[in-house]
Order: sequence, then structure tokens, then C-alpha cells
Amino acid sequence: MTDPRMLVIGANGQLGTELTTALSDLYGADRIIASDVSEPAQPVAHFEKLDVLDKDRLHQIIREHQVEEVYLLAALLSAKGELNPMLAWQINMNGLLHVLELGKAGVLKKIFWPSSIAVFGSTTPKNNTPQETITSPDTMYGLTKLAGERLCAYYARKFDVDVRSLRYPGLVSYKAPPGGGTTDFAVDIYYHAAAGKDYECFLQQDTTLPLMYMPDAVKATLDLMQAPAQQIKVRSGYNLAGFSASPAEITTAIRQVIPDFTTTYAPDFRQQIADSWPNTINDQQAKDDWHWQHQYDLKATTRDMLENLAKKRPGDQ
Ligand code: VAH
Repeated sequence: MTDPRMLVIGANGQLGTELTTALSDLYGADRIIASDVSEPAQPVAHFEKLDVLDKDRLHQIIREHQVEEVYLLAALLSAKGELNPMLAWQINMNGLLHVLELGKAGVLKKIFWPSSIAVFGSTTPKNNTPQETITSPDTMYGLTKLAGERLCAYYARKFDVDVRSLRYPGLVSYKAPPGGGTTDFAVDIYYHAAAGKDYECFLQQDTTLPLMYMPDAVKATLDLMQAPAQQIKVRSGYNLAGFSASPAEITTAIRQVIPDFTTTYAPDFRQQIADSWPNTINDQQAKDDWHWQHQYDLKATTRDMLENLAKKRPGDQ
């Protein structure tokens, strides 16, 4: 019985870059195959070019590398998805269907697929948003995540596919840039501060959103995927919480380290997307089912982001 080999689809993205590294550290680089539509910024042990819509190429990679587990991260995020809704539907939905069908066929033994707090909409309770509640998303991205959650739950129930999912908050990180989401402000602001620049924020100062530092997001993903299958009670997407903050609160936290940093505000189309999302998330079910617990709050995230951005050379990704 050889140890399962894992394929990360969308390995060059903000989450994919760090998840590929974490999986390689945990299981050995020889078991991890990274894939994306273009070559990675940093070299990885095994890389394959893959457009997730190319079913034949996906099958070829799975066969050639004897892949049994897939982390499907390729997606068009909320802001880019509103600018190109049909492409968002195609990539976010057809990619998932291809992978779920391979689970149904018994080719894949375990699948991870990222959902998002974007499944919630303007009619969802804003504070301490529960696992089970109104999900009427206002964006194409959000509806692909809602439809994707229902597909995952269907394939798990009807075909016993071991697919697992997390409703990620906005992810904050310094190793790879975000991919065109509404929460990108929570990354851009730190890059500007570290570069000694003021930041013009595309959201209003009091727009509170659920956020999570990348080390927590990676740990949650590995914890979920390593949990015994019988502990996984939610097959659509687990609520997941780190900390919640507004651009003004992040600015105040940055000023504890860089006193003269300033943020100005020029809301754009992304304000309406942000306004449709919750302020805070209840992730008690993840805590109950697989002992989830985040580690990073706003202060710890701010300290670690600024320390590490200060070490990055200009021009580094
Ligand atoms: C986005 N970063 O902004 C993503 C995320 C919760 C938001 O899904 O679209």
C-alpha cells in the first residue's frame, strides 16, 4: 500500500502556494504534485501545467502520478468573478464537477474544495453567523460556492465521495499575492505600510469582515483533511473563523508598529460585495467535530505580516 500522492490544482495562488509547501513538509515533496495554468514563481519538486477545465489532461496527470487525493483551489474570486461572471461559473463549477466525478468513479479517495463566507448574502444574519442559516449570495462567485457546496454534499451522500470543504474568510498572507478578491484590501494595506507608503482603501473604513491569517487557514485545511471521516458531519462547507476587522481597525493595529502610516478611503464596486457578507462567523461546529481553534488575532497577524514583509526583497512576489 503506497502512501497516497496528492495533486494541488491552483498551486500558484495565495492559498495554493502555502498549502503546497505545507503538504510537502508534512508528507514529503515526492508525494505532492503542484499544478496551475502557468509555471510557478518559485520552483517546486513536481509541477504540471493544468487548466482545470481540461478533463483529459487532468486524468493524464492523475494516472501518470498515481494521484489519490486532490486539493482543488482553482477559482475566479469575488471581484474578478463580477467582472467576468460566465468565466467564473465555468471555472468554479466545471472544475469541481470533473473532480467530484473522479471521486464517484473511485479514482480519487479524498478531495478538498474551498468554499467561502461568500455563500452568505445580504439577508444572512451579520453577527456570529451560524453554520446553518440563510445563504442567498449576491455575487456570481458566492453562488458558485453555494452551488459547489450543494454538489459536494450530494456526491458525499449519494456516492460516498470523501469530499471536505471550509468556508474560508478573507485570507491574509505575505508569501503569494491574493487573486482578485474583495478581501484583498487586508493584504494590500500591509504591503503599503511595509513599503512606507500610505494606502488608499477600496472599502469604507468601518467595513468589518471575517479574516484569517494564512498559517491558521493552512492548519485548518490540514486538520480537516486528517480528521477521521466519521468526525466530518458537514460535507458542504464548515464555517471557519479567525478574527474580524475593518480597514480602520487594521490601520490602528499597523500604527502600533508604524506610527505615521495613514489610510484614505475611496470605495469602489467591491463595497457592495463586502456589504453583503457577514461581520463575524460562528465556527463552533468545526470546533466540535474536529477540534478546530485559530491561533492568530489581528495584533499577532499585524506583527507577523510587517516583520516578514520587511525581510522581502523589492520585486519578490
Ligand atoms: C474574495 N478572498 O475576496 C476571497 C474570499 C471571503 C472572500 O472568498 O473573493
